[in-house]
Amino acid sequence: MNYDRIAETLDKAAHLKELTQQISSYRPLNLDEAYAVQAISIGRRLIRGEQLVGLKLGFTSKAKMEQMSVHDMIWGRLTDQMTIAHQGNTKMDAYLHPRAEPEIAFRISKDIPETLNLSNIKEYVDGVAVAIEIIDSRYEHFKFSLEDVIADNCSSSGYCIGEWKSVGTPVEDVAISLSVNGAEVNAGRTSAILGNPWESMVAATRLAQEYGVELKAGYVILAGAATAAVYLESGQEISAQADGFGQVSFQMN
Ligand code: OOG
Ligand code: MG
Repeated sequence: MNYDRIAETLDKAAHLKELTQQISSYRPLNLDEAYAVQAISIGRRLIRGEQLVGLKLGFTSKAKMEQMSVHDMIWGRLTDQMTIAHQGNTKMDAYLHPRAEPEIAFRISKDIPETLNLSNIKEYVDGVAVAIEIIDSRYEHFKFSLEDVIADNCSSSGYCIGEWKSVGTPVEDVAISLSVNGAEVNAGRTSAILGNPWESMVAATRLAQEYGVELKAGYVILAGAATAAVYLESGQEISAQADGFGQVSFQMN
């Protein structure tokens, strides 16, 4: 089975909301092949008119790696169609088996031409915010290998960003949590994200160079969840809060 066919299968599963079998159950992919499938699959969304608006990192915390039984960092692409307005709403029937997780988001201020490091990264970022990501694996039982989930654009499905704060706002090690209907369900610290969420932003610049992806002004980078994710149901109000960043929320209809 060629990459185009696999990409089509995954894109259709996402678009038509139909669960699909893990690719690894019938066609083993290596990491490079999995990223190639992801690129083709997202290309199909772009042809339908969606715009690339950023990247997300995944499995940047132990809690996430343990929950999903994987062992390495991954990255995926964000499109404008995945955006959920702060205090807005989204519909349960737009998803298969959605889960939410609390995240930190960065906003890129000018095109990034090279791999950056902790000492120069802030020159290219003009906003930091608390965010919620909705992940919605296209695979049955939300189960996958690392290559499967990469091919499936790292389960990317939706994201909601709170008020942008200045780059100087301390984000290295602050309390962050996720609540459902006002009751906290998961809590941790942002240092769970690679020891410091800025490390995720640095990793995004390295991965973008490695895979030939442009990081443009205005793009958003999701640093990866600080805690495990929780399944969502209709009728819930989901919120995330981080010290110094306030709260972000949306309603699942
Ligand atoms: C893969 C996406 C992981 C994160 O923040 O670690 C991720 C998944 O768990 O389905 O988004
Ligand atoms: Mg995530």
